[in-house]
Amino acid sequence: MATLKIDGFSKKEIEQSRKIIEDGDRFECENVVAADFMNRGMVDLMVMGSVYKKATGIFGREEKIKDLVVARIFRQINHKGRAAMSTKSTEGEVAFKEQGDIVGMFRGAQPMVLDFNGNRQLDLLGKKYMSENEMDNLEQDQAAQKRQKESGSSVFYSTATSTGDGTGFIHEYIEGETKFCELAQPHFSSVVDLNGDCVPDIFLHCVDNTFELWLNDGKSNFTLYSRNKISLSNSNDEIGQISFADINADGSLDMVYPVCNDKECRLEIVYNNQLPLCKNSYSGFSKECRTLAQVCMQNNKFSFDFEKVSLVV
Ligand SMILES: [Ca+2]
Ligand SMILES: [Ca+2]
Repeated sequence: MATLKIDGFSKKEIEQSRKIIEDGDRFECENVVAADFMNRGMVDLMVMGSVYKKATGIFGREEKIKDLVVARIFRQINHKGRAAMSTKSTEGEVAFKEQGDIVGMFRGAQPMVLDFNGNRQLDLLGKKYMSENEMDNLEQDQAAQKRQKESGSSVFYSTATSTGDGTGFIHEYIEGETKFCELAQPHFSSVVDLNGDCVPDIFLHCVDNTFELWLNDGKSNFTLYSRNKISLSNSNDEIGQISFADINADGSLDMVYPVCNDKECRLEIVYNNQLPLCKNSYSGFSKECRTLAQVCMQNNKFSFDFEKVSLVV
């Protein structure tokens, strides 16, 4: 049984914790994201978790379905819809639909919640779930690969985008020329402009401290640009959240992340080697730096410089 409780805060006191959702006994809740997924000015709940195979036979035991993460949205409802759908609640309390709507099934890591295409609606970035059989078929059977490709389901990552009118989600799939990597758990992937053309690209945080950079041509066609590994000096080191910011103010986004071991934590900065902004030139064109006219010019000769800077914090 998966149960979710919510504590309501008011100016006077903390309202008593109360159960708002009870789910079936074949779902194990692992994460909850509270956000306005349906773009209605109301906070909905996205619940992610594992599901279990139904037991077979008298002595059968339920088994977790390997690597499957299901994301469901429990929509907040207003009091007009309360009688039909909500849990019992009194006036003034928040109410949610009792049944969650499945918005995506993902393999391995939980999807990240972000605004993928900049339309102010939240999307999900994760690895599309395929069963073991589907995976085997795809690996071994060229005809199956072709069928998958033709049916548009050969892609490995998907976003679920809110329709914005509160009616549901549409699924868009990111086509890649080749397989995407296995995502780290948890993964700190990002949608950021890496090659300077002002069009967001994809940074995927993969297993074993590796990452992939996928460039977006502006029409949502993604091409693998590079695969790299973040080297760590100590075998006990662990990487935390990877973020992007223009640390050295040269106009390109750099990588920054904490690394911790059992003794200390430090911040590591990896600079994006990219054509820098010009310091004094405001017009015309230059090969050494970007003038104002070249600010959104694509430059695919960039790389992250792993002669990195470390700051002990
Ligand atoms: Ca770009
Ligand atoms: Ca920079």
